[in-house]
Order: sequence, then C-alpha cells, then structure tokens
Amino acid sequence: MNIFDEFKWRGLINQVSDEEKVREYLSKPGQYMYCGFDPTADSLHIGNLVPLLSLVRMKRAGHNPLFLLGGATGRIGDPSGKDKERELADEELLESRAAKIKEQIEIFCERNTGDKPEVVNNYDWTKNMTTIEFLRDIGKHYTVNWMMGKESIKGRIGREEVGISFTEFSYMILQGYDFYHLFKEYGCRLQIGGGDQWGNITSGCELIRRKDGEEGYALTFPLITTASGKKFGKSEKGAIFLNAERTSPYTFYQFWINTDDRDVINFLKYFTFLTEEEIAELEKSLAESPHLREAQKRLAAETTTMIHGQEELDKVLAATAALFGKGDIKSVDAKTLREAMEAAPVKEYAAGELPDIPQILVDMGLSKSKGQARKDISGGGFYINNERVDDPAYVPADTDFIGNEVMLLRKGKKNYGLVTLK
Ligand code: 629
Repeated sequence: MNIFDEFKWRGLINQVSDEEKVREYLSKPGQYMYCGFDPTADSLHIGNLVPLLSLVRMKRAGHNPLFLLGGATGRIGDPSGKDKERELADEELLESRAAKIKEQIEIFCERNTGDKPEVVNNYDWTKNMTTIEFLRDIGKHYTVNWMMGKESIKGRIGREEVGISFTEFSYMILQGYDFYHLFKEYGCRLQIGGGDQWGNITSGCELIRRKDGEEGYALTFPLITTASGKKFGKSEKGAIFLNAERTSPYTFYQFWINTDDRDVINFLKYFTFLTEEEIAELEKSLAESPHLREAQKRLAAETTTMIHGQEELDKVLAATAALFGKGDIKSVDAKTLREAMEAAPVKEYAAGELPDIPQILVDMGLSKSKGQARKDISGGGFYINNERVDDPAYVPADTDFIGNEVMLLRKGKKNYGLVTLK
C-alpha cells in the first residue's frame, strides 16, 4: 500500500498541492520529505505529534524524513495563526531549547523506528547569508502582492492596532528558502505540516519553481478537533507536553484515557501505528461494550509507550490500578505516585517528627479539627495506602512509606493526601 493511501484512510490529509504527483513521488522508496519545528518552548507538545508521527510513518515506509529545527525561523517568529506580533526570544534561550527538542526528536525516532533521525537546523544555512544575497537571490522571487494574499498576512493587514513587522512578514520567505535548500541538498520535494503551514509550505514550492523551474509538493494535516468543541491538546493546566518533566507520564496517560467516545477512533488513526484491522476491532468493542473503554485504554497505552517507553507505561498502569481499586499500592513507584497525586495536598515532615494521624489530617485540611479527625477515622472512612485504618491512635510504621518516602492517605472516597519525609 502506498503510504499516501495510508495517510488517507487515517484521515490525515487536509490539503495536497498535487495528489497524483505526491502519490507517485511516494511510490518509490527512499524519498525525502521534511517538517519543521520552531524552538518556541523547551519541549514539543501534542500539537506537534501528528507531523512528528507522520515523519516516523514515512521512515517506517522506507523513506528519508528530515526533521528540521528552526534555529533561524525561531529567531524570527511565524505569524501563521497568530493574531498579534510576538516578542523576540533570547538567542541563548533558543539555542538551549533547540538542543532539548533535538534530543526529544532523537529519542522519539529511535524508540519508534529503531533508527536515528536525520535532524537539520536552518540556522546552519542562513546564519552566514548576507542581506544583499537574501534580497537579490531570494527576495526578488517573491512579489509582495502574492505574499499579501496569504492567510497569515491577511489576518494582520488592515488591522492597524496589531499590524505586522517586516520581520514576521518575511518569515514565509525564510521557510520557503529552507524548502529550496533541502531540495538542492537532498532532492527533497515534499514538505508536510499542519493546516496553518499551507502558506509557508507553498512559499517554498513557489521558490523552487521560480529559481529552478522544478516542482515541490505541499501536504498538510487537518486541525484536530474534538466532539465537545474543546480545543484539542489542552488540559486545565495548559498544553500537554512530550517532555516528562513538563507533563508527567501519568498526566499524559490520563489525557488520552479521557478521550470522548466520539473522538477515540479518529484519534487511534491519527496518533497510533495500529492497523486498519486492529482499529476496526476496537471500534467494534466501542460499539458493543463502551463501558470497557478498550479503545481509550489502547490509545492511552500506545501513545504513552510511544513517547515515554514501556517502562513508564507499566508504572502508570500500576499506579492507575492501585488508585482505582484493584492493585497493590505498595508496588507503585514513589515518583509516579506523587505525579498521580499532583492535585492532592502534600505535607512534608522531618523524619523523626511525624505528628499523630489526626494532626496530619488537620495539617492537610482533610479534617477540620483533631476531634473531627478522630471521628472520621473511627467511623471507618480513613485509609493508609488504600487500606482501612480505624484506630485514631495508629502510629505509621516505616513500611507504610512507599519507597521509604511517601505515604498515601485517603478520607472517604476520594479525598487524598500525601505525607512525605524530609
Ligand atoms: C522552518 C520552520 C521550516 C519549516 C517549518 C518551520 C516551523 C513552522 C512552524 N511550525 C509549528 C511549530 O514549530 O511554526 N513555521 O510549532 C508547528 N509545527 C508542526 C505542524 C503545526 C505547526 O511544528 O506543522 O501545524 C502544528 O501542528 O504549527 O523550513
């Protein structure tokens, strides 16, 4: 099966410059294609996942995807989809973010293809270019008229309060030049990206045609929407990042497991490597026994392994099972437990200075007074590590501290708290 047709059944095609030619291009092995990522943060987020995965799909299909880091473009700022001018980021900061994203891309690619990715940085071929070269060799091929027709520019023109600087206006020329450069250097004729990138990508097709009379192709992915109308990829606490320090594997897993029934089949197509048959099976399960949430569980497991690896998934599954009833909490990894309990109150005490349990409940705000706490405990609604403790005078043993560092308290059904030792 041509990889283009796979993209099609997955619902990943939004716009293509020339469907027949792209299909033909991809019908031969070892073709080059690229997608760019600007270092606007120190980690990619799930909004980058479709293109990132698509490059990996290309590699698994025997092609040569290039992962482009926008060292240069990150210094300028893409106006696409932005309704106002952005502040320039500090150059040193951009460098350190780019290094982190590069590492992230490498781990991701190796984990999912078994092979190192080819990462290029557009700062390498633009940093020594002179202004005169830029204006004569590249700028001359663009008419301002054509540029003004692009969505990213149109949205900012005629709005005097926001406007657009010459810097951001020039962004599409830089991205266009990248495509030209990669075409010359690798014979790369295909650039992919989200729907917001259509103008920037076709800017490169234009330059390739004007300078060399050759053809470059554009392919964009649809914007991911959710049935509820909520913006995809955002939690209450903001974007879901791929970096475990920014978004814990537990939170990442939870994000996917909470996918709406109406979205889950599409998401399996967009965000996993599962085949059409495997997804059809899950679709059947969703129709027949939605309460089992098999499709969501599979989606969450696949995406978590893809980003964080099998070992992290196992920890998350152990924590999920223990917290939702079935597993043994003592077997849960302490770090994962803390991440899972992110929203719960935490109280830290010096090792020898642990107060009695009623006092801890008061300190945590789980009970109003020590008297109330004693009643809560003897009433049978208090748990340490999910095991009922009904003696208000109970003194925690060392073994109650998971990994020697954390003890999980629960009052009632779902009022959790964590006790940690200094
Ligand atoms: C130089 C820079 C290039 C080609 C691309 C670029 C980056 C591009 C951009 N992309 C977004 C980003 O960096 O801004 N101008 O965050 C982002 N992209 C992935 C998808 C996207 C897009 O990384 O294309 O549509 C999100 O899904 O917004 O030579």
